[in-house]
Amino acid sequence: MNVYRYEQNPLVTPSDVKPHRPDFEVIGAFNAGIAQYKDEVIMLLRVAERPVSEDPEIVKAPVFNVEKNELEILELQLSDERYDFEDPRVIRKAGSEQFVYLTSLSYLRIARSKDGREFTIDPEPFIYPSNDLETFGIEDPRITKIDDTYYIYYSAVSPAGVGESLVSTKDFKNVEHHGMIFAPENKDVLIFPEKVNGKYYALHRPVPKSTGAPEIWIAESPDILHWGNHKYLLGLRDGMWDDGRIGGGAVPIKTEKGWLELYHGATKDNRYCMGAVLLDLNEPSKVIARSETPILEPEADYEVNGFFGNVVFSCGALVEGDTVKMYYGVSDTSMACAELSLSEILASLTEV
Ligand code: MAN
Repeated sequence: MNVYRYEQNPLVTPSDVKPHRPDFEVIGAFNAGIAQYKDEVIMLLRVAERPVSEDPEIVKAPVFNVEKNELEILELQLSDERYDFEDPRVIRKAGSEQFVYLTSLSYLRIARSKDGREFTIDPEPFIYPSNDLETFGIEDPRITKIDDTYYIYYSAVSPAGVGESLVSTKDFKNVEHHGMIFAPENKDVLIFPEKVNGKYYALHRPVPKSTGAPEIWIAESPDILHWGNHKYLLGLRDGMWDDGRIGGGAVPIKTEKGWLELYHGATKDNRYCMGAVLLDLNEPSKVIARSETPILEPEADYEVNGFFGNVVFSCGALVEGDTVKMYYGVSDTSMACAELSLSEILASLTEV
C-alpha cells in the first residue's frame, strides 16, 4: 500500500492549542471529525485537557457538575490503594476493569484550514459537556453531511457509561442537541451520508458483556434519531491485527464497488491500526471484502510515541477523485493526515 504522510505531520499538536482555562494544560488534540465547509476543511478536534498538578503524588480528575454548570476537580492520592493508576487515560477501581474517573476532560474544538495542511484553531471550545451523560467529557466526533446539515455525533462519557450522542449544525456556530442515539456501552458510530433504499444506516460498536466482543454492528433509521433492526456486521479475527477490538472510523465512502468503510482494529495489547471493509451498495449489512493486513499502521515516530502510543485512529477522511485524504489521531496526542489511493485500497481487499 502506498501511503503518503504529509510532510507537515503532525498537523496539530497539543502545544498548538491554548487551554480553555489558565489552570489547565492541553494533553491531546486528536481523533478529529472531518468536514468540508464552504472553502474550509474543518477538523473538529477532541481536545483533552487536565488540571495542572504541582504535586506528583496527587492525581486530579476533572468532572463536569451539571447543577453548578462548572468543572469540579477531584484530588486523589497516587498512593491510595483503592485505585489503579496504571492506564494513563483512566483511573480504575483496584482490581476492576471499570474506570471511576478519567485523567482528563475532552471537549470538541474547531481547527480550520484552506489547504488541508495548515490549520488555525478557534479560540474557544465549540461543543462542551452540557448534561449528566457528559460529565466525564465528550470524545471522538464524526461528522456526516446530509443536504445542508452537518450531523455531529460523539462518545458521551459519564459514570452511567459511554454512549453516543447526536447534535447538528448548518454553520458550525449554532448547534441543536438531539440527545443520545446509542445507549452505553457504545462508540464509533458512523452515519452513512445518504439513504439506502429509503432508510438511513449507521455502523455502531456496542461492547457486550455476558457474551460477545467489541465488534461492529449496523442499524437502520427512518429519521437519523431512532435506530432499529440492529444486525451484527463484522467481528474480530484471532491472531490478526484486529483481534482485540474494532470500530468504524471514517464516514462510509460511496464507490462503484460498494460502501468503503475505513475502520480501526486493535490487537489485544492495544496496537491500533486502520484497515478497510467493503459493504454492499444496496444492502450495507452484507460484507463483501476486507483487509487482511492494515492499510495504515503506527510506524512514524509521532504514531509510535505519545500519551498512549502505537495508535493510528481515523474519525474522518476527504475523497477527491482517486485520492483518500485520511485524517487520523496519533497516539491519543496529535492529528496527522495521509493520502492513499482509493482504487489501491479497493484492490487490496480480500473477498469474504
Ligand atoms: C478508553 C479510552 C479513553 C477514553 C475512555 C472513555 O479508555 O479511549 O481515551 O477517554 O475510553 O471513552
